[in-house]
Amino acid sequence: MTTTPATPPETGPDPLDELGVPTRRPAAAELARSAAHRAGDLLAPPAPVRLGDVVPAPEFVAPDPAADFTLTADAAVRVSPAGRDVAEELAALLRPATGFPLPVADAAGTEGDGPLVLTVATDPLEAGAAPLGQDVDVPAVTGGGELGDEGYRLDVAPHGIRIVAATPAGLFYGVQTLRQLLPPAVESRTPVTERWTVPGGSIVDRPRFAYRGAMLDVARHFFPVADVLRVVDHLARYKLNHLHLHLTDDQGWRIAVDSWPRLAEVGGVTEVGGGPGGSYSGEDYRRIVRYAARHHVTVVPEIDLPGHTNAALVAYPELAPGKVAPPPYTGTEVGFSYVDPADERTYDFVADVLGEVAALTPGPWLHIGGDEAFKVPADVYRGFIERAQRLVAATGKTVVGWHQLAPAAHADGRVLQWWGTNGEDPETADAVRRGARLILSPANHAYLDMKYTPDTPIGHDWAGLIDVRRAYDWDPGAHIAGVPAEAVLGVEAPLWTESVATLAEVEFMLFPRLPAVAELGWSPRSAHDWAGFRERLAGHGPRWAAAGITFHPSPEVPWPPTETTAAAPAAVAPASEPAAAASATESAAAIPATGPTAAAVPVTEPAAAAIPVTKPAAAVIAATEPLMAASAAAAEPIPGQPAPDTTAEPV
Ligand code: TNX
Repeated sequence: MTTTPATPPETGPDPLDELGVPTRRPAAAELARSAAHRAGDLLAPPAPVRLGDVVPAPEFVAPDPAADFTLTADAAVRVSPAGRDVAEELAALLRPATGFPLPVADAAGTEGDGPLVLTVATDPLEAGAAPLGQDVDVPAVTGGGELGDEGYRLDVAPHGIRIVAATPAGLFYGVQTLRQLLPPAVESRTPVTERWTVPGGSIVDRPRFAYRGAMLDVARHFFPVADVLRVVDHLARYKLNHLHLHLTDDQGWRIAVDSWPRLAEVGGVTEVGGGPGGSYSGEDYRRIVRYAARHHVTVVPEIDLPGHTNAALVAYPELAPGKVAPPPYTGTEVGFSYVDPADERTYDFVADVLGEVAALTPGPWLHIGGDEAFKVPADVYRGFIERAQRLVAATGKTVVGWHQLAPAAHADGRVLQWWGTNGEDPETADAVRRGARLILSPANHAYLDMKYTPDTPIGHDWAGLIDVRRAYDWDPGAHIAGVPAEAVLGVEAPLWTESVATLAEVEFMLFPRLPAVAELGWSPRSAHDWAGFRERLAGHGPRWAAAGITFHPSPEVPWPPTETTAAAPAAVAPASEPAAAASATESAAAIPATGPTAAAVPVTEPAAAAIPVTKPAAAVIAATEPLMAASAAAAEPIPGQPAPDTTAEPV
């Protein structure tokens, strides 16, 4: 059955009618109900969010101020069977704050190969309203354009909301947009009295780049599964679709490998600063992968080779060039360790580890690191990488590596992750000419471990200070001389964690810069506009506050007026997973709230007064903790430059 809801007589043509969806005559009860809703709308203030206030900026936005929709307790979600998980996710997002039951049901007549359709409307069983149109021809609704694998169309009319997509991923991104169009209090985990108005009109949207990611270094400091799941939530919110996990480094080996058990057992119990470290069992890792998949995020595991391997050498001295175990390392220097490239046993190790990690990983990528192997001569390094690339191919995966891989021979499909600070890089451009594609992570724009300002209590500054504008102001399509936009697979924002030890600190470095990089990855070049971005971003402060997300209240962003600007302890509210909530609360509690970043915390605005986290405010972080990176700048080696020849110094 294909129908549209009733069009109230007093409004103009329903935008949904223009989609070529057959209509039916509304029943009297339906008209009465619609009129009551409408009367309420006339008395109500306009939607607090504008249709275009979305991050990343959508490709096409057509507001219709006469078509606002208000979500009420009698609403239901209906969805094509293949989109059921996405509909459940939407209902789960909306239920805590609204307190509405929001039942999810299959939409009738939606089996088969057509586009996926998700609607939110008055429950047809109660109100006699029919689901919004289902037999929608996607090319027709997008004006001939293709939505592709990740695009969606969102229509908001007075009677309901409809999202159309070709895939569950597209539907999921439509849901993330819808989430941002509701008042900020929707992020509350407890019921809030609020008018749940969504601005009327249509959005048609799809990504600029296929690869949009962030990296979490779980090796320098270990982060438990719950923290990683919460980071997945943050990625999904901004339509990022890859989570790169830096699983191994000098300070710790974080993934269990059955054929080399000491890697995690011995190599996993250290971290920067002497903490207990930790590692993921196979089941832990599978849990991360599964949770990520449900949020349309692909996990990219990195086993860093041949350098950054001190923890592996501690566990298996046979891999060390001198066959002698180095002491465990909990400092922050780089470039001193490497597995013995001259020993065949090393290649057994590489094959076994990559084989096991590949078997645990459903995604297509295996990242082999390759950075800062300063002690391996260039020709030996090249030979090692070419062999490692073949071992990746043997697992059926596609190799990714830092751009230091460039001089090695091309391998089918290989992807280089560029972390330079200067777009003149002939070696990388040459690798691209030989077939490589690039993920761009320019360290002076996209490195989320850089400080925002000189006062930022954690982070590095070797690639410069990165405030929100700097994170935003570059074009991935034209960043490297001699590399055409077609060779750019996408963007990634890495978070190294030498100085980042808790979930709250992770979030503080991610927000608000992660959304900036997300917009570069998703939005069309033509949408790039700092003035507009900072305005749109400002509306997210209250959302993060309501969700208990710690963030840096950057003075570059015109956050909405606050009720309080007093320094206050970080309030990190429960996350979607109970375990994540517990962990978030613990890590937040450990952070005293003083220091320069605790000032001027955005919390609420009049329209968002119902947010239950008015004070204490969300976005504060400690300057009083002895954060190593804040004081370690002088001793810090410059990545990309040979480190002083200190080799594996004592702990
Ligand atoms: C460079 S970028 C590194 C990491 C450090 C980071 C700190 C890259 C591939 N390697 O080992 O953690 O700088 O900013």
